[in-house]
Amino acid sequence: MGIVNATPDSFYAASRAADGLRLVEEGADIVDVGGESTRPGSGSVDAEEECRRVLPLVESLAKRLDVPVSVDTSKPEVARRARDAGARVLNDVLALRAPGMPAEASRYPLVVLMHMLGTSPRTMQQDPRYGDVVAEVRAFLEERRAASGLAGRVWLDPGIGFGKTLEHNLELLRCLEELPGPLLVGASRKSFLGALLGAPGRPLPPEERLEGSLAAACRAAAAGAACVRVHDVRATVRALDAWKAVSR
Ligand code: HH2
Repeated sequence: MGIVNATPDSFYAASRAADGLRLVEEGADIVDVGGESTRPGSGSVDAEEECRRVLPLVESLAKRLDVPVSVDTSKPEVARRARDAGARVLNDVLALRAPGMPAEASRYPLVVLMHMLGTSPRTMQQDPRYGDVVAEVRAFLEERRAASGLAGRVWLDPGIGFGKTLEHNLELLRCLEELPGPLLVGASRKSFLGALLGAPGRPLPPEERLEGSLAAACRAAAAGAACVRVHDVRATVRALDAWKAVSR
C-alpha cells in the first residue's frame, strides 16, 4: 500500500507530493489517499475540508488505476463520498469508533481497522501506558473486528506510533505473530525509527528513516502480514523481493 497525503502537514514532507500513478508503476497494489494528518499532536480538519482534499484525487486515481484506491479517514461523510468517488478500501485509524462509521464501512469491500490508544492523535503520545501492550492491542483488534460485523472483509493493524513509546512499538513488531490477522503494518518513516537509529536526544529526521522502514517491512513480511503501508514503494518492493529470495 503506497501512501499519498493530500495534506499540508503530514510528518514526511515528500508524502504530501506523492503521485499515486507513480507509486503503482513502482509496484504498489493499493494506493491510500489521506486528507488529514494523524501525526502526534496534530489537530483535526472538518469533513468539508477533508473532502475537498481527497475526493478529486480519489476520483482521478480510481478512474486511471487498475488497483484499488483506499481512503484514509475516520469520518462517515468522507467515507461515504469517497466510496461514491471510487474508493474500494476504507482505512480507519479509529477502527469505526466514530458514530455512523460502521454503516459506511459496510459499503466497502475491504476495511482496515487500526489500534490507537484513545481517540485523538493530539493526545495519544502523552505518556502512553499499557500493562501488556501486545495483549491489549490484540484484544482491541478482536473486539473491533467482532463489532464491525465485517469478519471476512477486514485487515487489522497494530497502529505503530499511535499512542506507543519506542519500546511499545518494538514489542509489537517483535510479537506480530501473536496478533490476529490478516495484518496490515505501517511503520514507514515513523518517529520510533528516528529514535532507534539516532543518537541519544538526537533522533534521525523522517528523511533519514528509509533503512529502518525497510527492515520493519521485511519483519512484517516474515510474520506473514497481508500488507505493508509505505511511503517508499520502489525501495520496499526491492527489499521484499530480496528478503523473499533469501528466506525459506
Ligand atoms: N499511519 C499513518 C496514517 N494512517 N493508517 C494505517 N492503517 N496504519 C498506519 O500505521 C497509519 C495509517 C501515519 O502516516 P502518514 O499518513 O504518512 O502521516 P500523516 O498522518 O502525518 O499524514
